[in-house]
Amino acid sequence: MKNLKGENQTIVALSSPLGVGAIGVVRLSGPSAIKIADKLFTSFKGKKPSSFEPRKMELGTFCAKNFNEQILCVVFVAPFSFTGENLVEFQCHGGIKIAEGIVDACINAGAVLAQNGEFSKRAFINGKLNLEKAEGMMNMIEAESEAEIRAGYSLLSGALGKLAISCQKELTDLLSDIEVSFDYPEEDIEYITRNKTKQKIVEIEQKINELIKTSSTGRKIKEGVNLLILGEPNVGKSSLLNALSASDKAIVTNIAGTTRDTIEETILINGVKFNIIDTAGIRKTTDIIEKIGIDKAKDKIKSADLVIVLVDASKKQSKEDEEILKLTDKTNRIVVGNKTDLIKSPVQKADLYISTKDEKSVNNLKQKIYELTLKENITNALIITNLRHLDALTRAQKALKKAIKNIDEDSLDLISIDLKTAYSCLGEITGNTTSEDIIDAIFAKFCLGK
Ligand SMILES: Nc1nc2c(ncn2[C@@H]2O[C@H](COP(=O)(O)OP(=O)(O)OP(=O)(O)O)[C@@H](O)[C@H]2O)c(=O)[nH]1
Ligand SMILES: [Mg+2]
Repeated sequence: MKNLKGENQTIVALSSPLGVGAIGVVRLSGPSAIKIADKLFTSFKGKKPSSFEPRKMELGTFCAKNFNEQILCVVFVAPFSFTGENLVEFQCHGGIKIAEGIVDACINAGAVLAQNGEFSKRAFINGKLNLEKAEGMMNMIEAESEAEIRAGYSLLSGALGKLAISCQKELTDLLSDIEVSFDYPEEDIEYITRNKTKQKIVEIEQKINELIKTSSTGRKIKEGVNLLILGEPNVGKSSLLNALSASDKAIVTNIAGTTRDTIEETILINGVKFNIIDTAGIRKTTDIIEKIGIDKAKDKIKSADLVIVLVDASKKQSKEDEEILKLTDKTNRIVVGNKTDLIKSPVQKADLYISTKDEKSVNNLKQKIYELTLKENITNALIITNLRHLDALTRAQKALKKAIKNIDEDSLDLISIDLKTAYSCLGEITGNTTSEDIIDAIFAKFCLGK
């Protein structure tokens, strides 16, 4: 990967968010980083960054064009830095103009403004970071839930990369066995190679399949679990959305047909994101707007991970209840009886009873929702959350399946082409077989200064 462009320049960027805060961090990385810092910074002891002890903070004065600022400076000497290059970090007071002044001074002294993700890209080029680790780091930064942080951390810790590399190693062993059998073309050697190879390919394919299977949980972690609330008008759907999210996002009235469009709110349950969708109450209506809302509600059933069919526990089952139960017959659903505060014992059957006015019963429902949508243990498991990784694994699996299907008839030559394809797809995960364009596209999605 040493052929990637732009490594000889020294880059600079504000690594903390642009805005007013307690501290701003400016990073400078590349061959001239320490030389540029020498021009701009002097410690209170009169020392220049080139004579600092690496990784030790020094307090001193930074001379920007129009101001001097008292800041901290730390030097990392290649290869012992995040980027693997010489790297200098300045910690200044967190004002927009101060940070801009420091970045500008570095540019005037010979640095160029970094592109998005360029520090991480350099870390990748210099072998400090695999591609999937860099993506894990970014997932952690962008995480909106604890589950996403854990998934990002799992990538950052290299678990997926290790698995991909071990499968690649097994494929290389197989390819070399096949090569040997070409050199000794006696029939029994070929027969042994074929059988052994087939068994081994099946094993690798199974490993990949197990990983691919985790991607549906991965999608839930990344995008949130889709939770659809359906029910007849006035049953308390909007009240439930409000109770689950501890907000008053949806309008609640005792008029049937209050909600006409879908209303969405995101909540966290046990550190996982859930997208709750409140809908228009389902009934026969001549109101055009309400009708569109009802069609929209029905349409959402397909993409729901769980449907809460809300029924009124204080009333007998209605025609509408019946219709909704039929509509959700084949969907992962829970029938929840609401308004238990109005009655001594429920009039109609449900899987769970609540009152949206009773917090304890709503919390109980939350736990049930979690159990019904995330059956797997997601705490320490390796879960595929990234579509790029899923795509690479799916293509690797396809190539291996083709090899398994054809190994009894095809020449081993043809089989080895499939194995090489699988090898290359797996390499895309860590980045060892990824093209420069794709690498550029991945890092361009990172934020500036990362
Ligand atoms: N007693 C009691 N009333 C409730 C409960 N939940 C909701 N309600 C009341 O039922 C009425 C309808 O509630 P909404 O949340 O607007 O019902 P909805 O299902 O969203 O109705 P539409 O939007 O018209 O489909 C309101 O007057 C609520 O205060 C409950 O648990 N107990
Ligand atoms: Mg409503």
